Amino acid sequence: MTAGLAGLAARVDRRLPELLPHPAERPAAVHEAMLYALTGPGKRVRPVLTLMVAELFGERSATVLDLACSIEMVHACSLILDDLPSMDDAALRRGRPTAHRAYGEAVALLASLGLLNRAYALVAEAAHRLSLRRYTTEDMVHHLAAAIGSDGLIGGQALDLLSRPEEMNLDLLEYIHSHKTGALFMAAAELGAMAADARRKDLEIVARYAKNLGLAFQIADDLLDVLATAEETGKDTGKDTKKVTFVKLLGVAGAQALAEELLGFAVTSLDPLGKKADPLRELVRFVSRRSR
Ligand code: GRG
Repeated sequence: MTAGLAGLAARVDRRLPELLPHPAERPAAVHEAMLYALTGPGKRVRPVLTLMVAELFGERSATVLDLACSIEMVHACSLILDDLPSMDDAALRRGRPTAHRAYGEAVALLASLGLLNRAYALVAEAAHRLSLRRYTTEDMVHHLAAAIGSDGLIGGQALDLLSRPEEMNLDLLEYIHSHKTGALFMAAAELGAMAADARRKDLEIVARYAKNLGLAFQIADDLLDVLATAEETGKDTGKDTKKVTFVKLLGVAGAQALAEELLGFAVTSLDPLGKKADPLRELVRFVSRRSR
């Protein structure tokens, strides 16, 4: 991670625990599990994206940091759910036992809902505090809800779990990846743009960038599942053997080429923004080289 990226990730890391109830507060088990899942050593790519986009359009307040943290809360919620025995049945996440292995399934489920709820509250509070000209609080909350809903993360995850290998093709796989992963990247960028009161035209530019970045990020994840060890990634690897992925459909070289092509689209979409979008170009390089 470069200094710019690492600095933003560190700001997020410092703020995250301050935004949750104290773990000793009742119900302690749920609060502890929320903190455990949220503050585990993740890369913070999505909140960094929110911060970078907001800054690109001139907004660098503490309020934007809280908005960015709300995106990480949604992500942590989705990881808890994704790891459950009824979903991916994963044992390891971020180099530690998954939330349900550490706290039991019931507490992990309640913690994931606790994080999701806290995220919505934070977005509403941040939007209210920012008092924007172009966007309302309702716009921002609706935007996040749409990204998470059955036509967003939930939809992508559902089809990932329910699709049979024989019905899988590139089109369906693209739907799954761009919803289960791409939708939150897009919301992270769009909320960052909204927080800075960016023009709709500029919001669309960063949304296109994030769509391509998110899809490439998921393909890189599938590649790491076959190419890296659990020690390197901090999570179970080889989990996708029963799943159809881009690596299965296109082979390692084909999936790598597709990821690079998508990252190229992401970079090109930034052209109208000029040099001030350099941090977003740096984020593309990070995704292209990531090893965990
Ligand atoms: C209600 C929020 C919500 C979701 C329900 C379970 C679910 C629907 C969706 C799962 C989405 C999911 C976990 C997609 C995988 C995305 C992905 C590539 C995760 C790994 O992200 P990294 O590498 O992880 O950023 P770290 O640990 O660095 O944060």
